[in-house]
Amino acid sequence: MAAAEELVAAGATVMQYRNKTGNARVMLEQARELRRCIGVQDQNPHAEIANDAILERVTHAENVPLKAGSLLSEPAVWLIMNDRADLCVAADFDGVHVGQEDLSPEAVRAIIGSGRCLGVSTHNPDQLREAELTSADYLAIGPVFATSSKERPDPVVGLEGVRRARALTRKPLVAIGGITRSNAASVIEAGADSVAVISDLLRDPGKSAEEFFRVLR
Ligand code: TZP
Ligand code: MG
Repeated sequence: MAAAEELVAAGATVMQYRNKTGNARVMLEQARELRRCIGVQDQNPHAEIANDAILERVTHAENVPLKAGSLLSEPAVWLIMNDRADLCVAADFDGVHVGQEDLSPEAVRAIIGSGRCLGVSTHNPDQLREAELTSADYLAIGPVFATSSKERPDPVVGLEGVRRARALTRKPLVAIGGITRSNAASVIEAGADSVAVISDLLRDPGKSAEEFFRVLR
């Protein structure tokens, strides 16, 4: 929780809760705790924000051109639940992120409705083409570089994989896997709209996040 607070203080605007070992009860407790600790209000405040605002949020997280009237209800940080649409709703998160072995995007959409954000992980052009046709609000591509944060990762796609992905979708594209302060700029240059990071944020979250923002702005 301290790490999450540091990230928020440094300017993080989208955060994913990812727990590959906890049971559903523990995950829900932790997710609610995370939500409390970063100060998101109790009511889902953005149920009526249109989808284009969601897209803007994911794409230009640091400078969201909000629609008139939506500013006051916009949460400071978007919380995304990994894998689990049910826990996303139960914890009143802002969205859910699913991979190729989770519920399908449309099954997730049926659970979370249109007011929450849906992200889909892809690892090759075929998966990206397929995800492009769904109601996903953003797509992820990776692993871009070698990663030790994921068990049995798919083959590395490299910067070329990011370029190919960019050519296949106009949805916001999030790059993931082995991304650091040193290589993040090259990933954005290859066409990603944003980067998702675990390892290179963990040791000193606040400082690392600030350095990421310095590189990316
Ligand atoms: N999906 C593809 S790579 C990855 C996930 C969840 C892990 C990314 O973590 P890191 O430490 O930033 O490489
Ligand atoms: Mg998953």
